[in-house]
Amino acid sequence: CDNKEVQRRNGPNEFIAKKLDELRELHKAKPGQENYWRVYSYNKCIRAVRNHHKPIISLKEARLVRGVGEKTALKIMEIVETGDLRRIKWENTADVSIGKLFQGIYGVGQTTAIMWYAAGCRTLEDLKAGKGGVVLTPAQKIGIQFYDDINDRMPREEAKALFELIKPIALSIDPKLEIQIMGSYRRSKADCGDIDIMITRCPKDGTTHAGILHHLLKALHARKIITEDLAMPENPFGDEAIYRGLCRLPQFGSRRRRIDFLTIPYSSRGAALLYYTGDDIFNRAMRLKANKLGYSLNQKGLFAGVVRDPRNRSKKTNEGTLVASETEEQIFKILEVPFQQPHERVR
Ligand code: DCP
Ligand code: MG
Ligand code: MN
Repeated sequence: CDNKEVQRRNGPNEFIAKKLDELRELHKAKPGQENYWRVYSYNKCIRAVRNHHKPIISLKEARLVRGVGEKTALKIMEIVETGDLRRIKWENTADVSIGKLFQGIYGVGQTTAIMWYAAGCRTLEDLKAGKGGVVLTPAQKIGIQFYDDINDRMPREEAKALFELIKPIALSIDPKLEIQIMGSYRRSKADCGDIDIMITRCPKDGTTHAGILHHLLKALHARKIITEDLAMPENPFGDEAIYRGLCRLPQFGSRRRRIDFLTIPYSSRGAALLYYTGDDIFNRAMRLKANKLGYSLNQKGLFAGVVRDPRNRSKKTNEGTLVASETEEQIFKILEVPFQQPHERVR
């Protein structure tokens, strides 16, 4: 499948990338804007280091890697010279490692993790016991019960097998449904954190896919393919809905895997496909390009004339007009970006 990626991970600087990645993961678990930007900058660095085809052996060479600044160059040299990075140990204090552990629970972010730590919880057992008055939501309980399953990635083949099990069941409900996998699978990754499935349907015969998710989920529960629900759609009878849950292959001993279903109006399938195929860094670059040209891009489409409240950028004072949303190609074209195949859209 993804030879380029496998090649990249077997490069001469992989040991450097791995150490920087460890540090990145620690900053990811920490709160604050400064850590957010550190993660962003490490993402770029790690990618550049992996793409560097020659072994990095000098400070001068480290500095020449794109996206690597002075401070990171020094870290790279420490790794090259000692095989380790002391900063990792310093950053890995109890609150950070426990915060990381708690954030591995489905749906738990920094705020909740910090709150639980402050309540005196240090282990998953503490949380289950309700130490310090902690009350878990049903999804968090499932997140703890299947902690390892949810945090491990599945081989691409398993995602494929699950999809091939689910697709005919969906088509048996309505043979005209369009159903496909997005996310890392569509980007040809060798392993997937979850399965992201899009469902839509051409409405030109007067019928839409509205309500399909309700029937599909029922059928998948009945066959024990979907085993737990994490987040139900707000309106399972509409044509726009998101479901998150756990699924498994019927084989004995199969593990729980994360699955997301997304149903979207047929007219916005291109924009949704583009967004949910990712990756998130690629999406950010596309949004930036759109903004530069005076557009606004999201999972529903490419819009012109969107006006935002200058005091609150997330609030729109003008919704703008839809420019493109039906196909990925249209959006690329208007943004003057050469079309990139899904496997090329990687950090
Ligand atoms: N996405 C995004 N920004 C986010 C979350 C998601 O742009 N904060 C988009 C890009 C992702 C896609 O949605 O590629 C699917 O989200 P996933 O979390 O399922 O990520 P991937 O499928 O890319 O990776 P994984 O294999 O970890 O599931
Ligand atoms: Mg995914
Ligand atoms: Mn997903």
